[in-house]
Amino acid sequence: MINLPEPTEWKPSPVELIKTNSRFLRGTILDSLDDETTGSIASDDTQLIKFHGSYQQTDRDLDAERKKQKLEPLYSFMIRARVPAGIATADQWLVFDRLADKYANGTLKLTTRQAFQWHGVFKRNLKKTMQGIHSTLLDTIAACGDVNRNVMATSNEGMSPLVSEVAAFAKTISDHLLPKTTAYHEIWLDKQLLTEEQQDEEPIYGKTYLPRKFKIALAVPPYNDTDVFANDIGLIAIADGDTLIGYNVAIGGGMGMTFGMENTYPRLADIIGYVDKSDALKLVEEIVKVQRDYGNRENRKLSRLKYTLDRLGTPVFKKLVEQRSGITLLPAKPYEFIQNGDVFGWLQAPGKKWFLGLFVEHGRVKDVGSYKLKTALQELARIKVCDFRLTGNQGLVLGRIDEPDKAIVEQILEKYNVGFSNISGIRRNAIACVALNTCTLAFAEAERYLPDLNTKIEAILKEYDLTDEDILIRMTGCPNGCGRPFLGEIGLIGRSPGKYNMYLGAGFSGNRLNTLYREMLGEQEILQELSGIIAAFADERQSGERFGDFTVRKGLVKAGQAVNVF
Ligand code: SRM
Ligand code: SF4
Repeated sequence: MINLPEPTEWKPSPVELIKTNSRFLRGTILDSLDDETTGSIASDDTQLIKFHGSYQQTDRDLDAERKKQKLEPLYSFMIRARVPAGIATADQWLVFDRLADKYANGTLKLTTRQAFQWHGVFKRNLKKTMQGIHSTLLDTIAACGDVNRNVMATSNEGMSPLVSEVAAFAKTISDHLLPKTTAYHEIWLDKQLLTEEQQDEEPIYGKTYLPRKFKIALAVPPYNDTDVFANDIGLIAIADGDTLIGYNVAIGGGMGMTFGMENTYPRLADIIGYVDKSDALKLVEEIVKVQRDYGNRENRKLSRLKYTLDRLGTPVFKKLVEQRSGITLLPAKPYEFIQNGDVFGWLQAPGKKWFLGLFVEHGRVKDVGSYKLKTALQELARIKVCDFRLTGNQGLVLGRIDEPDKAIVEQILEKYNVGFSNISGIRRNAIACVALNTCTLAFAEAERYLPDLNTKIEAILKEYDLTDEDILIRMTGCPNGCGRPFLGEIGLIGRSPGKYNMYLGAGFSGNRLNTLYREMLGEQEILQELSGIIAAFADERQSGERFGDFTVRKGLVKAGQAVNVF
């Protein structure tokens, strides 16, 4: 018998008080938007606007110079649109592309959670951008904030009815867990949905929402391209033949940690059992509600589900969910993941449409010199030969292409120098978070630096004839983990400008964390370390052995945490 605890009474953190007093996420955002004396918004509103899908940022490249000139920082906003399962139409792409040029910095950013981001939107353009996004029937509600975020699913949605059903379920979960407040409509769409007497209600969240952000991903084996074990809830599709029957349920994954705080750490999710698909939504809702009631509301560094699990114990948490939902989880069913990266190149759904897995370096859609990715995608969207699926690795799949249009897609990509083959194994598997110049939390470069570093690593790999070897390298500008760096066979995590901690040894399918190998390395040291390891890998690897597994077998690092099953 397990004794089940009552929820703890926490001394609310300042953010909890802001949420409580916000009148369901309104705060003073409208006043802040009207204030023409500054490019920023009121401090409490910077917390609340996240729930509406936006972050206040500054151009960090200009911070020092503007301070010298006694100017306020150059404030602007990042906007994130939720795209369940990452599926966008050609029309949506066109509008988003236009918004990037009109109101943002001219680029679209495809994120590690299959969402779109715009950077550099000034306060005066926020509303217009939000309205533009909303006009496409997508929106930014709950793209950020202490709520369930964008729900991810395996990218090649049209490849089989099974994958399509899982993607559709991602959308169902996303809709079900959306906040119900009408604040979004009032603030951004100028729509008053409530009468004087009516009050907003949040049946799932309550007026303080969740203790912290909450993330859900679904994956269809053998592909773990959404890194299910890095999520608060990961659902692994289980099929009988081609028919979806239910999901293995994993809970408590998360990447973030804080340097110097030993009680913060990356953690892979625990598998707590199997649920039939008919009960899956109810179960997901109950997991969210148990976290709502038991999560830490005093210290935001310790408030993610992973810490709730480690505080209560996974078996206790599981029992709470079962008891409150009335659903008994069955033992997890067998499954196998072979990789957590994307699938590149042409794939055909049996007898049907074509899909093209396209490399987009770190998810940044832009034109650079003769490489005109943004223009090519714009042209493809204009002639509507495909839809656009964002992957969980910052990549893109051009989807549902008819046989005769395949050649047209290839011609357009070629015209704008967008190759999709001949990309080295390390580059096509690389992830880098945004970091500088927009992320307020970055200690070091990531997106702007990893491409150059990869060119140097490619030279080493070439020496050993390993150019085509798939190796997962992931870099972030800080240990928050936005590029899921603790799941990189090589993880580089920014400590200070130009210095990174190097981690080695993650599993190739997202099933094992990596381990700290060296601290505070500059570029030369990174390359020196990697030269030695790559040489040994070329010489001593066993047949089919992955780079991460090799570094563990050779004792360069101890094996990191693997997925536990309860
Ligand atoms: Fe993230 C905060 C960017 C995926 C863990 N993340 C941020 C902020 C908003 C910085 C801030 O709070 O001011 C970054 C904005 C940078 C910018 O200028 O755009 C940011 N995170 C991103 C994106 C855009 C990275 C990318 O290059 O693709 C990803 C957007 C995902 C989306 O569409 O929703 C992104 N962030 C992730 C992931 C990966 C994932 O979810 O699979 C993680 C690790 C998984 C996890 O949540 O544990 C992640 N981001 C964090 C954290 C640490 C959270 C924690 O509880 O440990 C923070 C900081 C925080 O929340 O306090 C953070
Ligand atoms: Fe910013 Fe750190 Fe996330 Fe990179 S990992 S985007 S530096 S918060």
